Amino acid sequence: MKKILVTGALGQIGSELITTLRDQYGDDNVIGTDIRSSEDDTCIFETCDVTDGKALCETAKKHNVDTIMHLAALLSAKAEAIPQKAWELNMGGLVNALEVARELDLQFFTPSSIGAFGPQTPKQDTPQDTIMRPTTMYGVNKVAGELLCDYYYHRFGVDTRGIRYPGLISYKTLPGGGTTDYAVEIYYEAVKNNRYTSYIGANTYMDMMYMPDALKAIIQLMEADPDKLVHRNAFNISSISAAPEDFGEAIRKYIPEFNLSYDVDPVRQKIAESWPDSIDSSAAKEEWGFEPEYDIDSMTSDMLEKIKEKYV
Ligand code: NAD
Ligand code: AKB
Repeated sequence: MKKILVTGALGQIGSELITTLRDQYGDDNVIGTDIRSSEDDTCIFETCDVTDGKALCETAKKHNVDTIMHLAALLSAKAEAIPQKAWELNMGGLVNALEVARELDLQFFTPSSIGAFGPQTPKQDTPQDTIMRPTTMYGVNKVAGELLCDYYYHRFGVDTRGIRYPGLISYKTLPGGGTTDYAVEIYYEAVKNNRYTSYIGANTYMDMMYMPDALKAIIQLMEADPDKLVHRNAFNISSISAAPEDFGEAIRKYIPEFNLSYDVDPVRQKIAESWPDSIDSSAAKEEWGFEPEYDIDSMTSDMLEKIKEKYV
């Protein structure tokens, strides 16, 4: 049985991941941590700043965990606004978490991102192994982070595993300042106001995925037979390649009067244009059986239903 410490547990991924992990491994075997304090006092939770390596190590020791899932980070748009702070958190927090894993002999997971790719990367069917020259601080952090995780595996034998997530779409917790956030906002605005003004321009394609598929992928990868893993940090995975108008079309099947307009934000648009249109997930399929369930239509139906339950 695993005992898992999750950093950044109150964020978009963490808030759902801890529930999924508790269902899978039991309430007592999941320790949520975040720099913010939690309002939910029914679960094991510790306030912990990942830039404080000693505190992180003490928390891991206190709960005798065997796995760390390190999620605390600044996302692409926020990181671009405060790049020095992003380096401090995204790299400083990561090296602290890896050191805890090395010292306590823990299995280790951290997400990378499609943001690790750059303008020189092939845009269609982006291969698992390809040119990576990102032009954002977030992307620089993610490429350096992937290399650092591989280094800890080869140099110290830490069982590090990672996924290059696309933009994640969910209804439980709002996203924390990324370029793909529009793909969540569009559903909330569709339900509340029948309209959305997109800060990402028409015909700008990026990879996306519904949260249940993203969570299932973490568990599958962490439980995969290590002998089958040719790659480790980090695997391309995607299930949807979409531009704003594709979300508009999918939403109009349920809300025919939905209106989509554009007011492009040059900063986030530039980031989006530097990322792939659609990445190739075949290494994840071959090495650990990645198999997404949701496409844009089934995701849209579920998102609209769940958001309506919240607001209508
Ligand atoms: P988020 O912004 O929603 O959550 C991050 C959490 O980290 C927040 O709860 C925040 O309070 C916490 N945090 C911030 N500073 C901290 C610190 N110093 N110590 C401890 N906690 C701190 O982010 P997310 O979307 O859940 O992303 C989690 C990870 O997944 C990140 O590495 C991100 O780059 C990666 N990722 C996310 C997406 C996505 O679409 N959500 C896509 C690709 C990769
Ligand atoms: C972002 O837009 O920053 C994230 C990501 C794809 O990494 N959603």
